[in-house]
Amino acid sequence: MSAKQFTARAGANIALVKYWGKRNARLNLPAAGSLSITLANLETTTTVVRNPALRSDELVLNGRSQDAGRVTGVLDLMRVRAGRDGFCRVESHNSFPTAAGLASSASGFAALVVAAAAAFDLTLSPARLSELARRGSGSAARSIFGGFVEMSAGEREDGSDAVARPLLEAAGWPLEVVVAVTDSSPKAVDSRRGMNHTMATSPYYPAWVDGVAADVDVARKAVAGRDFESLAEVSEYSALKMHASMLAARPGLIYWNGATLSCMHAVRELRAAGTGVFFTIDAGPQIKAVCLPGQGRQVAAKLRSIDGVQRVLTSSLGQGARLVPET
Ligand code: 2P0
Repeated sequence: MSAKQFTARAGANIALVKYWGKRNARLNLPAAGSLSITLANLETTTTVVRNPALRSDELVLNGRSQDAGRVTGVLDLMRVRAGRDGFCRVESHNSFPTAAGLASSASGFAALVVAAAAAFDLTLSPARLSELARRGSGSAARSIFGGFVEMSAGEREDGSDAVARPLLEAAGWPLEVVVAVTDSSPKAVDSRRGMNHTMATSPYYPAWVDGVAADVDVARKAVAGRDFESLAEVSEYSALKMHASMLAARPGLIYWNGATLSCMHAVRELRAAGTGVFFTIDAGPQIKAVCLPGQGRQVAAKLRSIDGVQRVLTSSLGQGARLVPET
């Protein structure tokens, strides 16, 4: 008899006010809050099967066996919570390039905890799912929810309040997102190493952390008031400040390439000419352009025309992590 399998799906998310740095590495607690949008079209689909015959967890990502270390870390927490053992086979597919600054760990761990909760017969609130996803990857805490999401840095030592919460569902303000991929190879310095290096060596890092709460306040109000201009201003400010802290690390972290910079200028030119668009950039060379409803097509055409842009992905805002029926 084949074991019962559970499949969940989650969207990548893009932080508009960024997370960069931890206050506790073991519990993966962020040094500051963040605010994000969850995407409909950049998704991870993950199937979890408990299998008593396995001697360790197995991870297959996009058809290839991978080291399951970080997955096991989260599954161990779930096994303890459920009071059950049993290793799992985890099979995961991304609908977009992995490890290229498109937040695959966010959608990946959000889908994992939702599927694994079902596999271990655990009934968990969204906040507890968010906490578990955070243990896998800080940004994953946000992909539990759809639309606009706020992540709290929390104050408790155990991290139980370092969880995300939904601010506004996708339909409440259906912004569009255009991702310009300028390099789809895995980045040289992953986010975790990059943020640790920035914390350890950048004189700008304390200034970065100090400003985040105020930026989250501005962004939260902008979302509540559907104030695109304010959201654009604070989002570009947050992204550029985060990159400034990385650039000032020793040695400096440069995630951009020439096309990244060309896209930033193009987005600002479009905005100056009246298009509702702003950019954000994560720990990678891709540009994410966030657009007012109906303006994504024009922005996509512009970014596609820029030298060095390999391809352009477009997405609406999407829902949070959820189980999908087995076919
Ligand atoms: C963010 N990033 O807020 C920021 C902006 C990248 C730049 O969250 O160590 O993969 O697993 O907690 O979540 C990427 O970092 O890092 C990230 P870990 P994660 O989206």
